[in-house]
This record gives sequence, structure tokens and C-alpha cells, in this order.
Amino acid sequence: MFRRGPVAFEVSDYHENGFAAPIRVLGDAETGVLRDEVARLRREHPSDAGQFLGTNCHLLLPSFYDLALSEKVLDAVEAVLGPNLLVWSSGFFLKDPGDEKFVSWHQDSTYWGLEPPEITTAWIALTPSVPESGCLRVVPGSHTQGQVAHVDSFAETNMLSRGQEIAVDVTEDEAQDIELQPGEMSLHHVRLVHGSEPNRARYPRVGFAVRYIPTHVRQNGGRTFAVLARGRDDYRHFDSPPRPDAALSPTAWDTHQESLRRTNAILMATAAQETAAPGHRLKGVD
Ligand SMILES: O=C(O)CCC(=O)C(=O)O
Repeated sequence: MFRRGPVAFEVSDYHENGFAAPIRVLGDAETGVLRDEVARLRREHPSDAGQFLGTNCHLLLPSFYDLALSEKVLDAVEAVLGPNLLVWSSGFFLKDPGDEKFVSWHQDSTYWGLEPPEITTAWIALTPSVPESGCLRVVPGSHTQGQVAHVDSFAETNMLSRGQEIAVDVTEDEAQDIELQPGEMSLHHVRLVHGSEPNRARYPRVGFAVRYIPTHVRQNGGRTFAVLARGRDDYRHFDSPPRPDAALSPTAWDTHQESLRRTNAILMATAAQETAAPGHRLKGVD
């Protein structure tokens, strides 16, 4: 059992099943402030908020940089990954009611080019993430089977960058819903098979996913950014970007664009370009 202050979960569950949830990391007031910030950004930037919130928004928005480095989140991540931690990427998974967006069954490890596969995602709910709103669904224990082959669909309503999905069927009785209330998070292993259905609720489903690695993990295919979140980095496998000085400031935009350029180059390096629709644009690093 990991217990520090109000944060508690069975670490052995994470190692056996590939995930742990629910873990409370935010109070109601903090959750409300962050949720309002996302809603405001979406209102003020209707055409491009989806894009910039989708990938590495911790480099654009101080509040989400601080959330990624916040104590309760890091205490839980440290319990599964150890004391020396980097934030490799982050992004919102936003599903509005009725927009048909879904996430196909996949393993995160497929295209990220990170080795060894000791990566965990903290998925923090800002609105209820339940079956009706299209919560995360996982196949418990699937992280132990190694890397499974994926195919790229580039389907428009698929929220993943390449519409990648595992090349084997997942049956409904294998899958488990991860239900989270606002302010709760789940942790999932990079090899865990997971996905999600469209949002059938009457409110947006808003989840902030942060990808953590221990400092010894390496990036294949190039040099990307990672923020030292806790402990020390004796390896220096990544370049270290600054905390954004203000939300959407010019320097934060420069850092953000550079992070996307580097990660997208790696993501698309192995893409089946010939199957991509002409003019296809990356949606993010997932
Ligand atoms: O939020 C979702 O529905 C999917 C999230 C996901 O695939 C991930 O965090 O790796």
C-alpha cells in the first residue's frame, strides 16, 4: 500500500494489473479553477484550443505545468516509477457531448520511441469520467504481453495521432472501465491496452494526461524535451524546457512549437505515410 497524506493506493495493483485508480489528487475548488481555465481557453480560442491543449500544454500554461509537478500527483507516480522523474509530455483528452470522438484500443508504447518501457500516464479528471461520458477503458494485465502489432487507420474521429489500433480484437468481457470523479486520477502503464468510447453524457469529458518517465529512460530517433519533476537527472537524455512565464506567452509558444516539432518528427518517422490521407495533420503525440 502506498499512503502519503490523503493519497493512497495499492502499488502491487499497478504492477499486477497495469493501472491504479481512483487516486484523489485535487480538491473541488482547485479542480473548478482548472476546469474553468480550460473552458475559457476553448471559448477564447475556438479554432485552435483543441490543437494546443492536445499536446504539451504544460509548456504553454503555468497552471498545468504546476499540476504536472504537484506533490500528490508526483507522490503517486514516484511510488510506481521511483524517485527521479521527468515529465515527457502532456495533453488534454477533450470529448464534447455528441462529437463522436473515441480512442481505439492501443498501447501507448507503440510510437513514442522511449526505452525501456517504464512510463506511466497520470490521467487527471476535471469532469466526471464515467461510462456514459466515455471514460478510459483498460484490459487489466495486458501490459505484461509485450509490444503488440498496431495498424494505422487515420480515422477522423479517432483522437490518436495516427488512429492507431492494436491488430487483435479486444472482447468486451476483457475490458474494465476506469471511473473517476473530478479531481481523481488514474495511473496506467505504457504497455496497457486501453481506449475509450464517445461521450454520451450532456457535459464535456475533460481529462489531462501527463506522461512520466524515470530519468534513465532514453528517446530513440532524436532528442526531445522533458521537465525534471522530482529527484535528480544523472543521464541528461533530454533537453530541459522552461516553465512557461505566462499563459500563451510568446516565449512559451516558441518552446511549445519546438517540442511539437521534435516529438512529431519521431512519431511520424515510422508512420505508414502511404496510408495517410493527403494533407493529414498530426493531432498530438499519442
Ligand atoms: O482519454 C482517453 O479517452 C484516452 C486516453 C489515452 O489513450 C491515454 O491517456 O493514453
